[in-house]
Amino acid sequence: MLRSKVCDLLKIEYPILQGGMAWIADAALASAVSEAGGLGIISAMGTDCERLRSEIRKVKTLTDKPFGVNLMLMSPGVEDMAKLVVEEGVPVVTTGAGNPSKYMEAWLAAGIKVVPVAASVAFARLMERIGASAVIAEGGEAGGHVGDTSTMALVPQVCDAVRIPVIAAGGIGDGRGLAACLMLGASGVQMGTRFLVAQECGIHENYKKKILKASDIATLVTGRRSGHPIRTLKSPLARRYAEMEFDRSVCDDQLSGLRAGGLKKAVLDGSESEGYFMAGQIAGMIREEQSARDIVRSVVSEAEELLKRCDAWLV
Ligand code: TUI
Repeated sequence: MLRSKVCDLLKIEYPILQGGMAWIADAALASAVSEAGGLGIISAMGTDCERLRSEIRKVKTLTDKPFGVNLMLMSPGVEDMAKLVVEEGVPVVTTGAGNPSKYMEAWLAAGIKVVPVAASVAFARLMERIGASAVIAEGGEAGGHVGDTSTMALVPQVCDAVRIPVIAAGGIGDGRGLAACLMLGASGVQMGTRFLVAQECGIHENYKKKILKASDIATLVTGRRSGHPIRTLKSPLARRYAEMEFDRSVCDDQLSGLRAGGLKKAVLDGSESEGYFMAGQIAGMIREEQSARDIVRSVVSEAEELLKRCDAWLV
């Protein structure tokens, strides 16, 4: 049976976290993943306090297993949401795209397990120092807001640098990825893109179809010039953005206007012309819509089979 210290820490059956995807990861998806034995995570981004509170309460009615809330630290209203997770007794908080230091005291006092995303060794070290329970080392293969270093290079370096458990993210879509990350020293994985096509994931049908049709070279990163690099599926809009950001005569406001609200338009409307379809590089591996339970179970059983046969490499 596949278990790791992340299972004991987060009180989950399998060392699989579902990415707290902005505008996407709601109570329906999070509760399905938690029920399946992973850690389901609700995204606070794309909600307001009232909505977040009701999503948290909804998860609690759908499962009695642990779950988490992801706070995207650049998002508006994050300070109030940081208080809300304490009020609502959320067991695990993951953070992304910034530094959660100013919230740590309150979260730790409330007994919340804080698991920040780090895209570098220095940041992972800092997170350990301020009391994080574990750290998610997310490589640039991930969808959405990304760092520069790849998962293959980042994970072992973070594992060498910290003593808290490391959860690998970015570019993991099946049991091979999970087994490989355990070999790199991680104690678990976080997957986002694979859960985009979960039956319980409520994104627009067009978004799911695009993921199912994607190839290995279907994504690109735009927004490096703005300091907010985002990996999305290639589209006419994403390509136009990419061309414009290399054109010095285009001002920053024009660029941000092009991308504004693009994720929401992808998630809710599946808009071909205005949608920004965030996805990781493993989109090309995903071939079918499945229940969250089947996703979790098949990733775990594939990893178990591979790990059982590990000594076949030794002659
Ligand atoms: O946060 C993510 N991925 C996201 S957030 C998001 S929402 C969005 N919507 C529209 C425009 C922009 C964003 C979509 N995808 N992943 C976690 C993550 N965190 N990846 C990288 C980082 C990160 C990067 C730098 C964490 C910390 C950091 O350094 C902070 C510091 O202060 O040095």
